[in-house]
Amino acid sequence: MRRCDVSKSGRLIIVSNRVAKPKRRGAAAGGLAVGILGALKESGGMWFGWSGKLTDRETRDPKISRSGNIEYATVELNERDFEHYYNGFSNRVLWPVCHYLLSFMQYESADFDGYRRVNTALARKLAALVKPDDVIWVHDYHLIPLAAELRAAGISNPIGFFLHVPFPSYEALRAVPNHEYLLRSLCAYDVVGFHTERDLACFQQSVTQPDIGGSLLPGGDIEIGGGRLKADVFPIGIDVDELQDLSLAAQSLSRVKSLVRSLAGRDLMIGVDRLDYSKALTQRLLSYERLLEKYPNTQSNLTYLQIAPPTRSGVRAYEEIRAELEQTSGRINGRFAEADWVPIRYLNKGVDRKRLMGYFRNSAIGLVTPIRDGMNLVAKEYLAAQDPEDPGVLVLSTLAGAAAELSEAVLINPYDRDAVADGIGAALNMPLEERRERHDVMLKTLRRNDIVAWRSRFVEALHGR
Ligand code: GDG
Repeated sequence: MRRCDVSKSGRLIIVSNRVAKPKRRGAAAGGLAVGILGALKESGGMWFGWSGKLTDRETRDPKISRSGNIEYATVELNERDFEHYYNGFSNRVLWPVCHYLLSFMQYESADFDGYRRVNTALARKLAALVKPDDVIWVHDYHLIPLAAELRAAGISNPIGFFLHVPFPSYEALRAVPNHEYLLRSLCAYDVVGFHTERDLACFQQSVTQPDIGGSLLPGGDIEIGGGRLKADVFPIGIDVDELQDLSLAAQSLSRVKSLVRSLAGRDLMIGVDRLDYSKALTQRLLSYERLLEKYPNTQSNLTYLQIAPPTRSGVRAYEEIRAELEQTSGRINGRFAEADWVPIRYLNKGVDRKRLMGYFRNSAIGLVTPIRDGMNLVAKEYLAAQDPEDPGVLVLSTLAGAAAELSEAVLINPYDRDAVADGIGAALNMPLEERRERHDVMLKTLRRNDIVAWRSRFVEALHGR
């Protein structure tokens, strides 16, 4: 992998809701965790955030551990705080609003108070660890107020914020009580980053509302309350070489070979998504059902593997999706299955990363149909895992951030079941030459906007403040 100089002087401190310490070799790791870890390994530094453990006591000082050139500073959260801050305001208010799903929003002022309380507590714990030359990079919607709280605690180092989910239009955002507070808090950062131009435009539109008072300067900076911040687009990417190598090496795994054997020569279509309503999995199953109805030759010839690891078990809406998915996949399988073919293989669990890349490589179609997504790393990983000589086809939602970069995918509107069914049909019939050409163009894009480009551009912007 290319190296980049993000170190300059001082440490890089990464702050995210959850700190993902490296797991045993080959264990599941999300794209974000891999990206953050890669940035820290190159420059050295500290990763600060929640340990994943709950306590019935008040939040105490961070536990510090070290692995190579990375220090991990983790705090346990109090159960009550966690419920309000994480399940409550973060995941029952900010997550649905950022995904334009206002009917899923459940606002409670006690949750908002908890969100502020936890951000204040985390900022105080972090402030005690910050050295004068450090730069601080905060990730995602759980931690919007962190910079303002760090400033209140006397920290004047450069602080950046990257939003992994979409930034909603002002019309959606203003449904959130206290949205002015959120916008002003974002303005306490030196650099604010988004995945796409659309997200950036929504942010600019929001902070320049008269009651917020920001003004857009030539060159794109935003001036507000006598201060200035840079807001820009930094599309997250992947380590293309690593995933190409992994998917090739995975061909010899016994679990990958046995999957291929079990297909008995049929085509495989794969979907991999956390079990989340923004991924619109029930809608996707119904689109697949439409395909089987509309194109009967796909019956007995196309197997659909959906991997959907559970997530956020404390949020009620997630329990409901799980029940709905089990019911819908069971019904479709009951309707179409034959003695020697089951249309949908639905796994409500995660699989090892290497094995996943092997599954991708053997799939003729990668199906990615969220009704809204900041980027969607699965779309990029699927492409990187393909054999360039005989690549599969990505069928991608126009409402995922990735669609802004991957225009050679088969782009569909996930709300339109016929369009999804037709898109899968077109992908199945696409000639080899066309598949290669489209894959080649997209792979070049993935290399240009890879994970190194993402983090080095962001950290450079931060050093430039
Ligand atoms: C947020 C934004 C944005 C999933 N299942 C398994 C597994 N995964 C890995 C994937 C991928 C990651 O988790 C999921 O990333 P996504 O980007 O698809 O989605 P979110 O989790 O919602 O992430 C999103 C992202 O942040 C980064 O900015 O793109 O829009 O919502 O890496 O491969 N990995 C393994 N087993 C699984 O079963 N090993």
